[in-house]
Amino acid sequence: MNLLKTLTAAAATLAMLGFAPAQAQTYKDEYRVSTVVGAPMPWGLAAERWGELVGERTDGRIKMQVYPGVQLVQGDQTREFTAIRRGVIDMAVGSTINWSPQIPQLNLFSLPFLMPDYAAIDALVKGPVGERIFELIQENGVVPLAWAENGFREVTNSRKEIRTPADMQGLKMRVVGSPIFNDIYSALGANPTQMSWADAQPALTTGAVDGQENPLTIYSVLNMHEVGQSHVTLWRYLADPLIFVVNQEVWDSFSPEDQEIVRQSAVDAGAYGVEIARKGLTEDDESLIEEIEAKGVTITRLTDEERAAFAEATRPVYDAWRERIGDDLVTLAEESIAKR
Ligand code: X2X
Repeated sequence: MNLLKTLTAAAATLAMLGFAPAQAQTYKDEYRVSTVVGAPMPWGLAAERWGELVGERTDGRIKMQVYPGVQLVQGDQTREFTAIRRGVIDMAVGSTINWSPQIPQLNLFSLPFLMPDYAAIDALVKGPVGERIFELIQENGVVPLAWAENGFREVTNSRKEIRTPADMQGLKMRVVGSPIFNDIYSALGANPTQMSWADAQPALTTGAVDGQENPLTIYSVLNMHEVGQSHVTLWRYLADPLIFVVNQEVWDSFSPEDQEIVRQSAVDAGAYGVEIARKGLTEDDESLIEEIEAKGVTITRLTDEERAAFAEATRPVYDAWRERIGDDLVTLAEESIAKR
């Protein structure tokens, strides 16, 4: 009884001194969420929605702030995953491309012409492939929670219309930081240069590179037609999903109730993210494509045969990377897509 009184008195004293209750002491004032691109691009909007939902549903116990431009790792998107694992970054909504240097199996999504349509992306991330990818992320010491989408990456350039692999001959292309992209563009006869997203934008503006590849949501928000990217080929050669993750120690510090809120909020923000990433870019609704076309941009729509020519030209890359990614996983992906 005496002890209890003493403890109660001690707690009261601590409260008077301005110490918050136990839980607030173990939570950070702010959790830093890393992304490459920010709002109003769907990727950034999905990350912001995650933070808003968590803030509301925890009554402000967990405050999240989005840091776009991978600024927490000085713009080097290929180091983002390592920084999450080490706790330099608390949380992230990241692209499979940017984390593939640490988890080579993520190159699965960069296999050229593996996923022909949105149903194929869904068949992967919502099926056994998605489960396996989450296991791999967890094995790498980071907690995966949900999926969203950057989108199908369409090729753009300032020089000419691309309709056949021969049209890519000699084009200087900015590519992202996984070597599979160098291999793809070399196979097509282009001249790929790997650079970060931060470096890509000035390189496009100055004409240091002729072209790039990214989802049209990014192309449109950044007005890439204004920096001369006047030719767009819709080839859907690959798409990068986004994954919501939390650093393991941060995750362990949350109460089970809060873990569930953070997870469910990621799922909800992910569904929203996929919806806005696809808006205006589907068979039923081409409004974003039409909007871009109305700005005077040449939009090249490939026939099935024309698309197949690109698939054939990049087939050796697909086959070589099948080994690096793991035959089992690639086969599982092919089967999941065939069954969609
Ligand atoms: O760097 C890119 O091209 C971007 C923004 O799409 C990624 O982060 C993969």
